[in-house]
Amino acid sequence: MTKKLDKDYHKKAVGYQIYPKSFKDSNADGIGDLQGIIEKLPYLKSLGIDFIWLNPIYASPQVDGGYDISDFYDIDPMFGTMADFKALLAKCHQLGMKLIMDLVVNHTSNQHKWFIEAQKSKDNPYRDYYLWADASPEKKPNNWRSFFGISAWTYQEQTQQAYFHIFAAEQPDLNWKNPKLRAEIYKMVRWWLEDIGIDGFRLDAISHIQKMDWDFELRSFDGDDPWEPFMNVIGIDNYLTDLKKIFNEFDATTVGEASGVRSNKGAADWTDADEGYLDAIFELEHNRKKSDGTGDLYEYKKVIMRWQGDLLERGWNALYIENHDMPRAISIFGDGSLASAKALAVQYMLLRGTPFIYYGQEIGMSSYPFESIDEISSEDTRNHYFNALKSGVPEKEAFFKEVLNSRDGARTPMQWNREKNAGFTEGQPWMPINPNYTTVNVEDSSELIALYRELISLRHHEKSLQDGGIRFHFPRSKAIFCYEREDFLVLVNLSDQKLSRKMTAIPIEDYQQVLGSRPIKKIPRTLSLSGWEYHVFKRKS
Ligand code: TEU
Ligand code: CA
Repeated sequence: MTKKLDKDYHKKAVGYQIYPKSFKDSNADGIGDLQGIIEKLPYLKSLGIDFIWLNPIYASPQVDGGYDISDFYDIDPMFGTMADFKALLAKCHQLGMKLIMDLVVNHTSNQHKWFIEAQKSKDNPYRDYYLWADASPEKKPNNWRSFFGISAWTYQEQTQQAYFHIFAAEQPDLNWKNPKLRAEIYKMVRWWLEDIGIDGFRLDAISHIQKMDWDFELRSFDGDDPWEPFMNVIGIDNYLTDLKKIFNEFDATTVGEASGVRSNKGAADWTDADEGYLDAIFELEHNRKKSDGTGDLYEYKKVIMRWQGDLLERGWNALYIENHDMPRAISIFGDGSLASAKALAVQYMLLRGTPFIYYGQEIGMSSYPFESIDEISSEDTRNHYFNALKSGVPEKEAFFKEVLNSRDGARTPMQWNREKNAGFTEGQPWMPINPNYTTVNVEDSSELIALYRELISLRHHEKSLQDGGIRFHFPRSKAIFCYEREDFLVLVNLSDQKLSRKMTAIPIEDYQQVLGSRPIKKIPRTLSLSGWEYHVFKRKS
């Protein structure tokens, strides 16, 4: 395989995230599948998408949406076969698109053959593939918590030890300190890149693979970071360096989910153009909520400005406003209107970094309006909801925060048209379809789709938007998002209020409008913006 062919590919490219269970069902079993994705590739191509990130499609008991893998080398039958996968990959390549897979190597399923072996006895050859410590039913090895609202330890009677997991109990964490385990992982990574020929990875929960020593006790769960013992812990750099060597060999496109990596500490090292481990990382800080549980756009803006600033000299951002772990942007940051969806699109798509679009975002899908906790089967949401009730949060509030704003509401089937089941399936959909599909769907949302196409096209053609710097204006304005990127000026009102600003610090005479929510011939000295108004201007040549 050749070395990096296009070192800057990720600076020009736009990614599209597919949650395979909900994209398109081809065989009427109600579950999206690989043949369904193949069918829709021309649609993605027509948007201008450069590469696709698939959420996990490996063999899995599906306790955590496929993030509990029981066989890294196999496709889950509900999605199809390895032959289907190869067909999908070939079709992507034919259309000039890349395909990256989710790489989930912090943990496996408890149904993975390594764990089935490991739990048998203390001297099983696979025992050290996982993390164990002496325990009793009453006493866990320490007080660390899982992200899913439970203890990070699960006790096993047969060996009187507990195993460690930072997500569900069905997702035991792998022991990266064990060289044998690392060799197995590296072999698997290589297999996907070399034998199968995929184009790279989105690395799941990758900042957690190294853990502190067990004797570190958390003092208070209300303290600043209950997850500190497994957030970007020293020693992780060795593993990332090993991975980087493999990625470089295959010119892989890589993006890490790296919570706990700070914008001003770590992020630039992780993503430096030469020395970095990965092309880009996702920050997980910007999904900020006000105390009433609604989205906080000013906090969002501050997080984005900080990351953009800190990675200006060195490093690279991955840009997103939605993914499978958070509510739909239009529901938390917008007001549900098409205008808000457009403003949200413009403010983030032209920032410095590689933008990702989550399936359905481009048509303005909103979070599913759950009415009862019984409609939710996922363990993490249920735990968080019941924990909130237990700690005295009133039912209404707990429901709003933990259910209506759960990640489940952003995983409903893609809305293709206004026919039966939104054109997603001929059968019974695995998850209910958002009732707004009669107006929000690929056929009826052409206005928003057209805007995304324009934004993608700008990214493809304008060098300033690829590797140009960024400078923010009105940093203290709560709702005005305004930045210059060399030849471009982006201006968005991220609120439903009318606002006006004196444009004194900006050389407005130099700019002419490229796109906007209303035409502007000449930028006035004092510009007044209606709610969700947006503009992109370009320097006159
Ligand atoms: O999410 C991991 C994740 O969200 C944590 O790493 C994060 O650091 C934490 O919530 C603190 O903000 C990934 C997947 O995206 C998610 O769907 C999976 O459930 C999870 O890993 C387990 O594999
Ligand atoms: Ca199917």
